[in-house]
Amino acid sequence: MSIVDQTREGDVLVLTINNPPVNAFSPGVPEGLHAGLDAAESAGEVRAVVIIGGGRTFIAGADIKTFDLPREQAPDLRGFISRLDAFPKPTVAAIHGTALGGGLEVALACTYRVAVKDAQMGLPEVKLGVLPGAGGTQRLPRVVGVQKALEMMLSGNPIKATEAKDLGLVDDLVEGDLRSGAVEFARAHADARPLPRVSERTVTDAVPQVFGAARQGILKTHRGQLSPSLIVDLAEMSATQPFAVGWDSEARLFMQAKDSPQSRGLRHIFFAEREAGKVPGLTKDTPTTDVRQVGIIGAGTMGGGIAMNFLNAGLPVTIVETAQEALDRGLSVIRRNYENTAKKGRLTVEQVEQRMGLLTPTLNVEDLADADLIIEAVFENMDVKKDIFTRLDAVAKPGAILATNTSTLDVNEIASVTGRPEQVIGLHFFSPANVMKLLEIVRADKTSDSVLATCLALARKIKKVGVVVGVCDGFVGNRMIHRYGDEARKLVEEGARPQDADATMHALGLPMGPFEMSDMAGLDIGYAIRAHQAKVRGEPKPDGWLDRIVETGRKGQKTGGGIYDYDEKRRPSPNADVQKLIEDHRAEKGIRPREIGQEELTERLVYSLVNEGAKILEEGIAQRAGDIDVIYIYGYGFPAYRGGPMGYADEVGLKNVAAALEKHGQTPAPLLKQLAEEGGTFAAWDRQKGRG
Ligand code: 3H9
Repeated sequence: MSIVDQTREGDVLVLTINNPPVNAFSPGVPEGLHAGLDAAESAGEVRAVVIIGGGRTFIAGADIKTFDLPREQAPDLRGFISRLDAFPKPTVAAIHGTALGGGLEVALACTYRVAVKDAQMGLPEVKLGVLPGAGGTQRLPRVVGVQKALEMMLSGNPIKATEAKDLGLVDDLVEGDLRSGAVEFARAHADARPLPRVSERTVTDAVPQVFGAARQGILKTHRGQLSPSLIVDLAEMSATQPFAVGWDSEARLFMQAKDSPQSRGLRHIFFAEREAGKVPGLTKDTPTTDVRQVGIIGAGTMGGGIAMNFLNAGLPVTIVETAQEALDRGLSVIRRNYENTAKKGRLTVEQVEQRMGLLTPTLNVEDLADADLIIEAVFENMDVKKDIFTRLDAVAKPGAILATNTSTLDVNEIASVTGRPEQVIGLHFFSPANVMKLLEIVRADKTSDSVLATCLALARKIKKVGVVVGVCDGFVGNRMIHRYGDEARKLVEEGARPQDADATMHALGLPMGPFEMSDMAGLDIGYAIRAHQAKVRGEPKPDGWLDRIVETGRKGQKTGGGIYDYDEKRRPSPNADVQKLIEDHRAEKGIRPREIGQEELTERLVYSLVNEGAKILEEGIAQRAGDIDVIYIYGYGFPAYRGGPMGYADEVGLKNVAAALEKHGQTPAPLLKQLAEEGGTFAAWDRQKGRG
């Protein structure tokens, strides 16, 4: 089998691409396809050509791994597409799986497109910070109309073949065997002349308002990003300029987008997300348990949210509370959440009932005897958790996985009270647990490989991004966020206003800054953590400006105000009493406030995350810098186009990061210092460890 097989089916030549896993347009593919077209051109008896993908899919796009190759070494997708467009015999793209990006662009340059019903097609380049660069911005609007094309290119989401057929993007849906159906179609259209070429069509639905509206829209959906606005420019060109002009501009703008830090960041995240599921030592042969029945202890906000994940995936859940009232309240919150989703049209009434029907409420822990996985989601108190795990050890069946949703506590200590520590693991969901995509999977010292592999598979099943982390206070996400919070409070103490720190993080693309986030989470949580840490260290009760705010009863959004006041739409505004309290605190400590500029705010806030991240890496709490980035994107809203905090630091240059930390009086972590001195990056460190 070669990378592109040529097979004759009578008067039709079938070119099959064999480039697993997803038939990306890698080096070798264009050469193979050109050879196929050469053969079709020279053999007089060949009347048409079919291009099809071997294995699970049509072409899933350009090979993203080749984006950083010098131009002359990168596979020439545009060159192949130009030839295809001008090819004198009919060509048919036979689509199954996904035709994405360059894959759909190849299909669009064919004379015809046929597909199986469950195929999907789209132009997802925007998700990689680039734009369709091989004719997609010019051809798709000519086929489906510029409005639909804009929707597809700006969302990056694929459409189903059935919709594509309605839109005219697919000429025929094939029932049964795709290859034979495509050959038959090609034969039936072999003599049609002139050949219909998409590049010769015109856009028919363009009105100037479309582009204005699209430009307005991306300010909300893609704030601060480059490629969406280039996509709109090119879509406008498809409607107003000859094909050749749009085609040339597209090449230039594609390179501009591809070479941007935003695209590097998004591509880094694309691969980091896929790496995150891989754990050295775990293989496809690592045995896993089939989780068919889930138990949850605690029907509060977390427990209820966690339960919804499993109900959504069709898994029965038994939920345990200590009092009927709490149980009823928990259930009614879950029901209300589902009903709200139904009101928005995203669930049917039957689906709501179906999901609620999978949920069994109980006051009796013994009802968890049949559960394959039990997740404890009660409040953060070691004694309470130990008590629960002692009882679970007595109740749970052999082989059941016992998980804690703790966000800070020592999972080893929790596991130690059971007679089966190898079955104990941390599953740290982020709030709201039915919405946030991140799941920190906390591997304790004795957690077995099988339990870990089962939880990774389960994360995929419930559509979470599972990232494996080790045991330490706060694991990866919260341990870093605590350092960031410390730095934010220090900045205010030195003279910044809370709103300056928050605005700085908005400018970076985060939806919330440190203080808005604290107000949302509840200021009493941080207060309790600081008090606990001080107690552990034998220090007096903390008395920072934020502690004083909490002591006035302002605990954040839940009490109507914290660092900020909030209106009915939860929009924050500064509070004069808070400002006064901060000023009094500074005066008491003899601090003369100074102006702190945006650069210092950005450096101190972001690099506090990076520096703690470097320590976490050295300690092996995270396997890879890329894992930390994935955690920050899916758990804390760090913009993917910045590459996550560690990817961002790589982009800035670790030498600059270390120097800035020192300038601001902080000590760079040894790993950061070492990489800075060597001129290294976290990404290269990941690769060197064989993990990236
Ligand atoms: C483009 O086309 C630009 C052009 O317009 C212009 C050029 C001039 N390249 O996701 P999975 C790997 S931009 C290289 O786990 P799934 C992936 O890393 C491109 N590798 O499977 C993973 O590797 P590993 C536009 C790729 O079934 C393996 O394949 N296209 C590519 O859940 C399996 O992936 C896209 O953006 C690629 N293009 O999902 C499509 N794609 O096994 C991006 C995948 O070593 N890809 N890999 O970890 C996807 O959306 C999903 O991978 C797909 C399969 C839906 C295809």
